[in-house]
Amino acid sequence: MTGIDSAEVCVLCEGPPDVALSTCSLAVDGVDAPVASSASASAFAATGKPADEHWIWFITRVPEGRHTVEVRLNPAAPASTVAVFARGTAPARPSDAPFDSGPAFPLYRPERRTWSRTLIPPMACNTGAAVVQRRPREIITIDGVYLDTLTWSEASAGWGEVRLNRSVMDKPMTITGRRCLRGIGTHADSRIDYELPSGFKTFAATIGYDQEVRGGSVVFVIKGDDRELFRSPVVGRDTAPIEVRVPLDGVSRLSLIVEDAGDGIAADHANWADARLLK
Ligand SMILES: [Ca+2]
Repeated sequence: MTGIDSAEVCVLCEGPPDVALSTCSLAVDGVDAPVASSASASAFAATGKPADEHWIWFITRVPEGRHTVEVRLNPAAPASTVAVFARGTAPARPSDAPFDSGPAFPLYRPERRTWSRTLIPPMACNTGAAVVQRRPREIITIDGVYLDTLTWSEASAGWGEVRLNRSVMDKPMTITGRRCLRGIGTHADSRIDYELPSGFKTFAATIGYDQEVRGGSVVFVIKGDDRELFRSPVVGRDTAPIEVRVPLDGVSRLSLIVEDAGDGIAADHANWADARLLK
């Protein structure tokens, strides 16, 4: 999800009165997320009438970008149904009809439009068995090799430690909301050297600041046999990912360097995402 202001994953559990006692936990990219809940019993109590619908919502916020959300629901009533939705707001388009000029419902603002999407339509969860739904994952093949499968000859970081397929804080690598599954997470000042195997003509990567922190700034530098082949502009938390392709003609030692951009190394978390050698 991109181009949005906010996004939430919402789990709806409906069923007999006991359904409001259900519990649910949600993990975003493998990390347990704070969950808010709202149940019909409390929502309708203000009317003084007995509730004739029984449901409970579990809601967590997710940041912009592509994420994996794991839902662990423990329904309290055997005849419950569960559905999963995403919802949020996005900037209004010029073609959007304006909201009424009357008293505005406080959840809506005129410059925003709401959106929602069904992730999993209502399904019964009365079998007692765990229900697993998996969406197909895109399979990417390259004519080359990912650097995370090779052994570096030297790797250093100015804070923490250089990590494969994780950020320097050992979290999923994320660049401006984009989840990066492969690559190298590090921290300025950093140098990672590889003695290159033969037969590869190009180094490629997607570089960017890891949004697990804020306030830092880095510069990415690529050297071949200590000769500078590439230098990025200053990269910060809001810098879009930069696609890099560098010819490796005659290069035997590749050096991936992250500098502090001249303002110190505080919060200088940097990712060489999808770092790979291509034939
Ligand atoms: Ca810096």
